[in-house]
Amino acid sequence: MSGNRTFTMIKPDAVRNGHIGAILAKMNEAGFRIVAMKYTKLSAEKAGEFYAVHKERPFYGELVEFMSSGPIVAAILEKENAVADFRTLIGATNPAEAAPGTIRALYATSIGENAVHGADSDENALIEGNFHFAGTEMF
Ligand code: FUP
Repeated sequence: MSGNRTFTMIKPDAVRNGHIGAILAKMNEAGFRIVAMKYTKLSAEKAGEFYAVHKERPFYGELVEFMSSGPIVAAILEKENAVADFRTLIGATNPAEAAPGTIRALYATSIGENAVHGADSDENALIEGNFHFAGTEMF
């Protein structure tokens, strides 16, 4: 059975480009409810920890540098079938391949700077949500 929560980040490129409001509106319009949210910045160490699964990939260094380059919005979102439906809403990792109207098609600039993160499984949604919000009150 699929869960009803996912984890997202609005990445530094989208924050810098002034897209926080538009992206949150897309999430709300698609039926996602905000359970927890914060405006924060990842240190390089924290970004490295978050993306540790990609440690051996050639883009890891750039990814860590980018994700710690400016503030982000981290949030836990709730909706039936949250993980899969949110991945549909954000579109493919590479914005050039993202379906029209998806958040990445609209707001991402490249595969590396792709505007938003969405957890890829219920298990990771829980791990990633705890990474940012352990001990935080949820509503
Ligand atoms: P996604 O689940 O769509 O966020 O994509 P991945 O987990 O495969 O990748 C995580 C992040 O690594 C992407 F958001 C951006 C970065 N990445 C690159 O910079 N280059 C690549 O070829 C693949 C991923």
